Amino acid sequence: MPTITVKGMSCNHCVMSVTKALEALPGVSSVKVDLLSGKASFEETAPVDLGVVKKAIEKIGFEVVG
Ligand SMILES: [Cu+2]
Repeated sequence: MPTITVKGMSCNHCVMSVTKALEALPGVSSVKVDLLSGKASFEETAPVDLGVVKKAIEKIGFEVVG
């Protein structure tokens, strides 16, 4: 299960935004985002390009740090 760390989330609205942005990507399902650790994990139903994931997160104003 791929896991990334998202920087800049401060509340549950941020968590929802990140979750929705990830779920909108092809091949991504079962997204789990943890506010405190910033960790976002998801299941792949098809290969997912992490570059695409990163861009989707950055587009909504957060940063992917790992
Ligand atoms: Cu927020």
